[in-house]
Amino acid sequence: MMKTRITELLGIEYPIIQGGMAWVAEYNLAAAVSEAGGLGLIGAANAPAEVIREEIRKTKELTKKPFGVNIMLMSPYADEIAKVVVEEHIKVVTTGAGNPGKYMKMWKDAGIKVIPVVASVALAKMMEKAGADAVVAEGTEAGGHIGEATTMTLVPQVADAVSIPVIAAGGIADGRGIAAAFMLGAEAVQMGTKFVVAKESIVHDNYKQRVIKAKDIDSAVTGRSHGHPVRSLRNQMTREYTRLEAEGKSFEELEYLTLGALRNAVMEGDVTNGTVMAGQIAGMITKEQTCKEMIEEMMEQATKLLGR
Ligand code: TUI
Repeated sequence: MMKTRITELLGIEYPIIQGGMAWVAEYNLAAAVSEAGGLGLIGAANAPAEVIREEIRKTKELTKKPFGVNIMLMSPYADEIAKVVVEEHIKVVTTGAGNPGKYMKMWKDAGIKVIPVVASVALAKMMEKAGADAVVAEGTEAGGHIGEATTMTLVPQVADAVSIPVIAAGGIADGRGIAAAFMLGAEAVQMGTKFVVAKESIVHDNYKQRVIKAKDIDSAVTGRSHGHPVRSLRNQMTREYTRLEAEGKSFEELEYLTLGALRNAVMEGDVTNGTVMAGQIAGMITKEQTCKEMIEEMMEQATKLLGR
C-alpha cells in the first residue's frame, strides 16, 4: 500500500500502471497487474473496436479490481474505440501517440478518468486545460513510439507546469527507478518493458528471451526521419529499416516493411525480422516473474529508499 493522488484517483493499492503495449497488453496481463494491486491496461493499438470490446469483457471475468484501456490515437479505429470504452463503462482511459482533445468531453461526461500520455510540457498543459485527470510523462528511454525528451528532464518540467498528478514512464523497471521518479515529482510510474517478461504475459518466449538477454545499448530508434520514431531491440529488421531510411525511402514504403512485424515478433516469436519493441531499461531486466512478485519486490525497494 502506498497512497498518492494517483492511487486515490484510480482506487489502486500501488502507484504502478502497466503500459498499453500493442499486442502485449491483452486481457491476461491487464488482469494480472490489476489483481496484483497496480493498474492493468488493455492496449487497443491498431485492433478493431469489437476485438477491444471482447478484451474488456474477458478482463472483467478475471478481475473485479480497476483496470483501464489505452487508446493509440493513430489507429484507424480510434473513434470507434473511444465510444466502446464509454459503452463498456471503463473507468480509466490513457491515450498515446496523439492529442485526445476531441474525445475529452464525451469521456468526462461518462465519468471516465482520462490520462493522456505526453512527451512534452506543451501537450501536458493543453491536456490539463482540456480536463485531463493526470498525465503520463513518457521519456525517450521508453519502447515503441517515443518523443525526444528524457524521463529525467521531462518529468520535473511537466510536474512544475501542471497541477494535476504526473505519472513517470520510460526507463523504469525497479524500486530505484520508482523512488527516483517520485523525487522528480511523479506520483506513480508506468512500466511496459518490465511487464513484457511477466509470467502472465502471452508474449512469445523468443521475445521475452531477447528482452532478458538485452544489454544497456541494444535498442535502436527507427523512423526519426519521418517523424515517427520507434524504439526496439536491434536486429535484422532495424538494420534494414535504417539502411532504407538513409536511402530516403518514403514513410509508406518503410511502413510496408514493418507491416505486421510487431505481431510477428510478439505472437510468432520472429525476433529476427519482427519488431521487438522494448525500452532502454531492457538491459536491467533479467528474469521472468509473476506480476505480483514484480510489484511487491519493486514496492519494497522503493518504500525503503523513500523512507516511507
Ligand atoms: O504511444 C506510445 N507508444 C507506442 S504507440 C505504438 S503503436 C505504433 N506502432 C508502430 C508505429 C507507431 C506506433 C507503439 N508504442 N507512447 C505514448 C507516446 N505518445 N509517446 C509519445 C507520444 C506522443 C507524441 C507526440 C503524444 C503526443 C504527441 O503529439 C501530439 C500532438 O498532436 O501534439
